[in-house]
This record gives sequence, C-alpha cells and structure tokens, in this order.
Amino acid sequence: MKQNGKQHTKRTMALAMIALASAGVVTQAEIFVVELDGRSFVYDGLADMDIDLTINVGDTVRWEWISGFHNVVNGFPGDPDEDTLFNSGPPTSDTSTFFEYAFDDEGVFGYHCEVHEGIGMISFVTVVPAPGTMLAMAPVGLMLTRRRR
Ligand SMILES: [Cu+2]
Repeated sequence: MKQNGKQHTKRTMALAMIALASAGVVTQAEIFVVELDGRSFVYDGLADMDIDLTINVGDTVRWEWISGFHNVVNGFPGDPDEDTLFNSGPPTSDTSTFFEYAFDDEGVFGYHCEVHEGIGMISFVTVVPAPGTMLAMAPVGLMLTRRRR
C-alpha cells in the first residue's frame, strides 16, 4: 500500500536524524579553563583584554587559581551589570581554588578581579549560539513540512 510506504519513509528519516544527532553532530558543552596567574587572567598564552575566547551557549568557563590573590566577578568594572551574574566570593590565594560558570545566553560578558582591576586584570568571553542548534532544528521543520502534504 502506498500509504504504508510513505509512513515507512517518514520513520526511516526520523531515525536517520536521531542517529545524526547522537553521532555528535549536535555539539557537546565544553569547559574552557582561564588561569588566574600573577596579576592576570591567562588563556591560550594571552592575558586579560588580549584573551580571545569565544564559546558556545551552554559551555562553561572554569577559572583556576595558579598564583596571586584574586577573585572573579562578572562585568566590566563600573558597568551596570557588574556582579549580577557571578561572583567567586572574597579574594583568595589558595591555589586549589576554582570557580565555574555556565553561560546560557549569547553576548559579550566581561569579568574582572576586584583586587587587580585597577591594573588591568579584566577580560571577557564572547558567547555565540551552539552550531548544533540549527542542525537539530532543521529536521524537525522538514518533518513538519512533509507531514502537511
Ligand atoms: Cu587578581
């Protein structure tokens, strides 16, 4: 029967899409480590405002205390959004300290150390939509369109 044939095709397509998603096409959340070292934030060999860190929505930044007396507070110093998203607490020099924040929204997010903001211990992370988001949504749209015919 033709009707059964169509149903079968739809199911096969749906299964193929699920397989595609579980094969890793949809990006997994990642953790990016920024070090607090000396009097700077350091990532990938660059410090403070020279850091070029772009992550996907859902990814986490993990700040690790390597040396010095620091804390991490969101926002550029003096901005209205300062200390509204995250704050690692009072400054510490304990090198077992780490602080993590998962970014759920896109945008440019500044952060700084309250001890050393005056000497430029300020940086930012750029959060962009996860590439998997579009891929994951496309098959759903395709299936809905086909079902209407
Ligand atoms: Cu500091």
